[in-house]
Amino acid sequence: MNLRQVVRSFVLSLLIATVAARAETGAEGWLRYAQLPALAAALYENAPRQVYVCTRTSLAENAASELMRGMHSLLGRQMTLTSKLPDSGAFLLGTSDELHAILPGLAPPALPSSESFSISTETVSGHHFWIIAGGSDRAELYGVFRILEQIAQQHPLSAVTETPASSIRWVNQWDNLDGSIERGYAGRSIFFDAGHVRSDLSRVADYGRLLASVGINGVTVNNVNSDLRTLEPEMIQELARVADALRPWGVRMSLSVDLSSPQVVGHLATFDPLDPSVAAWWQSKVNEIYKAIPDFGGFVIKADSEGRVGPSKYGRTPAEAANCVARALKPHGGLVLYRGFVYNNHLDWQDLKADRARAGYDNFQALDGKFEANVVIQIKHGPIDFQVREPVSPLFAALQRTSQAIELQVTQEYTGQQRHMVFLVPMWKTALDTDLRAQNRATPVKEIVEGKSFHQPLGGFVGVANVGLDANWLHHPMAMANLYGFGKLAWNPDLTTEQIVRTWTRLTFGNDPNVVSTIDDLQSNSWHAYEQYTGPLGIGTLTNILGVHYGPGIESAERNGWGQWFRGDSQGIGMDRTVATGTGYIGQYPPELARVYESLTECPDDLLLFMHHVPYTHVLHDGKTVAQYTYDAHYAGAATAATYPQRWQRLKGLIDPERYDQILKLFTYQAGHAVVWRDAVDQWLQRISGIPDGHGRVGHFPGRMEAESMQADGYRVVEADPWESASQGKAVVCERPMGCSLTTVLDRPAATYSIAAEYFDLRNGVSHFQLRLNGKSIAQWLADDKLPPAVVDTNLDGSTSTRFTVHGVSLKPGDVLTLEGIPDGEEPAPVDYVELQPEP
Ligand code: GCV
Repeated sequence: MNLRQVVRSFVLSLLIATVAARAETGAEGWLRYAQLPALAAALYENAPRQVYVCTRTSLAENAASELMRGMHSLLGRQMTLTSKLPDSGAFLLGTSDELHAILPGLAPPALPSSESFSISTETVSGHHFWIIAGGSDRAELYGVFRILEQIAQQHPLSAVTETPASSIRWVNQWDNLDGSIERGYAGRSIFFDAGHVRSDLSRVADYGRLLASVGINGVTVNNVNSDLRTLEPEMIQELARVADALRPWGVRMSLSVDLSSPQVVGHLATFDPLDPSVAAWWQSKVNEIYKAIPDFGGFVIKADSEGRVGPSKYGRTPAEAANCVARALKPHGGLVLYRGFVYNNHLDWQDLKADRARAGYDNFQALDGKFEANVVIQIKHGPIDFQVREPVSPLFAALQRTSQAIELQVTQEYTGQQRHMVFLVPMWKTALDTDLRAQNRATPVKEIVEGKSFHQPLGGFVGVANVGLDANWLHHPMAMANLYGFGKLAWNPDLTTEQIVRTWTRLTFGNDPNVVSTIDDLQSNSWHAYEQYTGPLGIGTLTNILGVHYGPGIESAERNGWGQWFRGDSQGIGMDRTVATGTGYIGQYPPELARVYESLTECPDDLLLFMHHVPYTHVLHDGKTVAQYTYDAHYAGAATAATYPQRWQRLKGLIDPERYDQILKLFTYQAGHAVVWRDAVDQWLQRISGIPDGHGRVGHFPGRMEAESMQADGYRVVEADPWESASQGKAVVCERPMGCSLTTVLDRPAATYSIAAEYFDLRNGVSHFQLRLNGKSIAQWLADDKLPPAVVDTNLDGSTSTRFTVHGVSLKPGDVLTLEGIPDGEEPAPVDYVELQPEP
């Protein structure tokens, strides 16, 4: 080793020791500011040690403390905040005018918006200044976070000027006042408990900091299925405390409101938006809010959707409703984000022309141009509901005289509920980059929602985040990349997936090249893998849509009023949305794109079953039939998930033990659950299509011993519901408090095997399992995982099916393998199968 290598390896071991010594809860997210190794820190040797803030607003002061906190943590450097312009060099924070006033020699660049910032270095009279100029004090904070992000990645600092692509960069939280969160998978609400705002709002302030660091400037704190008490005077006073906690981070609070509030809260006889008493009520309510919360952001409105009341009750349009509320907000600068998610969930499934995907366009297109200037239509990126793959909503192209925001879902409702790693940025990029070709010209979705394509005054991004009280905010440490990525895209939708994931990984797990490349790789392909083992070809996620939207529940989407149909029968599969023979949905797109989707040969395969109904023998662009492609995709996706634990294990020692163990556990779980998905969908497809898997895998599991075929002591056979969520449709349950067992005499060739037990982990009990080989215990575990659903689900189904694997077991013919289960509470130690797999 030469000297350089010695120094490198010393620095590396120091770094590893530092990393290993930190107890990590994940609470800091990507703002860990982990101390840099000495060599890297030397890069910033000349950085000033003093900070001067031109105007001491609370936001600017917060920016200064963040800078000092970050510099101290990253570089071990004590910083001082000076109240006098130092003559020995300093970080200077201020608006361009303020900076120019204190140092007339300075010429910070002109900033295009109040949220723009620039970072530069200047030498004045021999003194070195690092200038963070903001269009406002909020933007100074953004500049500070950008500097710290560069240092944390060990990048040299360079001059930069940035402006966010759009002004609306909000998150929505679907938090209920009782403290639960609709589609929240990381604990209870940070805002509410037992009908009130929490007394301790420290997590809210921490959340504000995280959000500000990626440029988010608004949080809607309560569920779009809004509690009718939200606008009660006492609640407004309580909510003002939440706004206070967010304000130092430049994050404005907004509220979801129910349109019946004038009646329910205001005791009026009506909530008809055209009734003058209703308009007056909104005006006085809004005035009351601004008195308590001067920087209030506005309202999000869900109406005429999924049981919420709306203007249709009075024969009024969404525009009339939105405008009534918007006029009240206008004098205060507040906004209405009216959701485009308006549809009928009692559709006639037998009507082949009925189509939920049409609803957004059908309800809003004719209203284009009829909204007040402070109304923004908040549109989910796809026309259905955050499925693993959807085309973009045609409504984006249809509204050309109305401001729009795209709604993306950070919380992984249909995408694995933060038990599966699914990095959503590639999916969002696909949507944002889709060129709708409105007016036969380039109109990518990102430019439409920025307000650029159709010259609209407002526009932006809304992410349904649903962080909870879990220390690490979203339960799966990898899921934080989605929150981070959402913020980054809202700021700049032109960033690439690679740029986003790379930066997130470095900030979250450090700069070790091995760590960075492994995690980037894992994350980058995870959406594709999840799509493969859940719902490929645009069919929809195939989860149980009538339940918790988590595990497989394939036919729950069919034959009901919810309209998430894929119309699978013995002849074929897919929704015919063509203009020629189907629902006509495709005709809602501008002609150039409609032509591509309408054509069976040109329609991209990954949207095929969203757009067309085809026989299972239809041949795709890669030459495979729909049936074979589906079988293969499920096997490929599950095989990818199976690599996650091993790939992660290669990072042992390079990641702190807390997050290492937590992620390994989650990856092991995901690898098992991907098999549940694979087998459920493939078994179902084989039965409905009558077409066998060309590779003979589906339904044939050479290493698998079905629980119902093993010799049972006390276990009783039950049917799984839906049948495909258990192997061969059956499982066993134990109702004897002392326990039951399943035994088999092995006849496999002598070798080393992994033994997997597939069981069902329900929430209402903690069963105990034990595996014995020739009477000797080789593993035991508790069915104590807190799997989704967060609500108690007593079903043996695809959501609760779980795998425990013991590796490296030497087996020989004649060995006796026994699985014992002891039930607990209402959980009858249920088992699906035991599977042996040879191991190298
Ligand atoms: C908040 C889907 C979700 C609902 C959600 C709704 C919406 O239907 O399953 O939980 O309600 O979307 O976005 O309003």
